[in-house]
Amino acid sequence: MSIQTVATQPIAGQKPGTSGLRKTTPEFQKHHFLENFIQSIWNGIGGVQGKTLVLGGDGRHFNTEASQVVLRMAAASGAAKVIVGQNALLSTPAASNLIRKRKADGGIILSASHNPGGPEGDFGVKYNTANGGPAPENVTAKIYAATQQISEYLIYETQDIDLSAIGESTLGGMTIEVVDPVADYAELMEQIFDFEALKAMFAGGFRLRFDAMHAVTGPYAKAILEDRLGAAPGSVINGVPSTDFGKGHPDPNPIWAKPLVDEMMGPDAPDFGAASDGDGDRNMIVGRGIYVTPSDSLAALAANATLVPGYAGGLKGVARSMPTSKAVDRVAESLGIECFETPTGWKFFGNLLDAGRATLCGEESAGTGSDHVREKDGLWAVLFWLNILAKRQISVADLMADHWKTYGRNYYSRHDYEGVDAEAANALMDNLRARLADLPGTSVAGLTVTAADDFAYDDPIDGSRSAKQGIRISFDGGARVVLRLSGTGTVGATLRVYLETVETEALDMDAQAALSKVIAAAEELAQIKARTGRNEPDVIT
Ligand code: G16
Repeated sequence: MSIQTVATQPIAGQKPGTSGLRKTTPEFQKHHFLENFIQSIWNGIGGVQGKTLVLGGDGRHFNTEASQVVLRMAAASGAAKVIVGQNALLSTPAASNLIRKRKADGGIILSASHNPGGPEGDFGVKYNTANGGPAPENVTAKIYAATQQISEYLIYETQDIDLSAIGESTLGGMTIEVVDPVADYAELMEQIFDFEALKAMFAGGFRLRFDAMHAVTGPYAKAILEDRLGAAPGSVINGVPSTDFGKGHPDPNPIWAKPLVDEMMGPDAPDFGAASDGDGDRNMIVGRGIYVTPSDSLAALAANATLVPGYAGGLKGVARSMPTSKAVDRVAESLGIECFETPTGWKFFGNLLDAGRATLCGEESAGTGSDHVREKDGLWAVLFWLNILAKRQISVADLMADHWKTYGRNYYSRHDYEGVDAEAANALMDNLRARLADLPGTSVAGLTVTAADDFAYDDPIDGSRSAKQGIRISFDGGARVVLRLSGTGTVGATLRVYLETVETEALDMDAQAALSKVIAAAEELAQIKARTGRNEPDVIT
């Protein structure tokens, strides 16, 4: 067993995106690719000498091999300890919790989140800092700079380390502690939610369907929902993680979790349906006969938060990503608390959570979370909803109807154009950007533009500025179109068009119908069909 110093050179395309570095699995498996990036993380954060790290992943193809590389490279660079989930598994929120609870210096999460897995799927590596959250832009910038300067990496040459048994071992001078991936997380959930009320609700016959989508939350959901809370056996479906997510797309939305949504719209639907994604940080909420948009879910959680023991004292503030609907803004207004608008990317919530300015955060991309960890948290959101339903003794549909009556309804949809030619997508954005100053006051598809800009965020805590975070165009009466290019895709460009309109009277419309004018305005403004060569979006959520 010896430390090897391996000569290498920079590899293009290692710039972390919205959430770490995501590439196709074959690209990650190319010679030196993973090693270069891991060494660049070490170099970018000032080394790992004497540090404690957390390591885990969502179990996708290459998770096992990559975790061995990370361990051998951490040991070779002098890390003191790595706490790793059994079989190298940890959901993203569980990893965030472990970093915080064990006061680790940071962590490596192996995941491409909701992107498909498998030999032809995607893989990803994310570095989280000591607060448990995704590395902020000043850290990822250093990591990226390191990828451009790398000339060698250090790695132990050794046999694979057994990660199947809980306990401690050593690699060189480094301790490897293999932990139960579920235990600490389940304990945290028990501290936040009223488990007794939930047990009583399930004992009373409440029926749940949780689709783990063959991904990492299966064991967490079974342990918490079925074993501890008493949901009927079989309530958790697709609960055994597989390396290719059962050849599915582990993205909890009405497109990729269609069987669950169909069941929830059917005659014998359970009381509550939910799904989570590849690494367990996203969630989808469905009631009997009703799909709840992530933006509405955030607003409903905020409005009912004091029913949950962990938030009984009230919320300090809320935050949403810019493209997320403004439904939560009105809840914040009525509660008299601050509401922050941040760029897309959970990393932008970190400072607000650390500073105690926000308690709940959420994104249109099926992410909801709070200051209990520094990641969004799928199962937490499910438990939050269940806790509210248990306390209010109300159905999801009635709760939302009541919510809209009180606050009005933000009809919302996202249209995605995937795998678009990158040049064409950038040209579309550039063209629109160049016309922004002239748009206010003009009429588009019968709507009057009231404001148009390219969103720039000034972090109120550290003063950093993040520019070019998406084009937002507001119309008379509260409607809005946002356009941005995704930072998580791996093929070409993904154009996201976010559409929103507010209604205070007509609360029961089909979302696409309610948004028809806004959809027409987006097309007229951005000439999406002509510029992308697509007649319709690939995915509508
Ligand atoms: C990641 C980020 C989220 C972001 C989402 C979509 O989620 O953590 O903050 O909203 O990607 O980003 P984009 O629109 O750039 O594709 P996840 O669940 O993939 O880690």
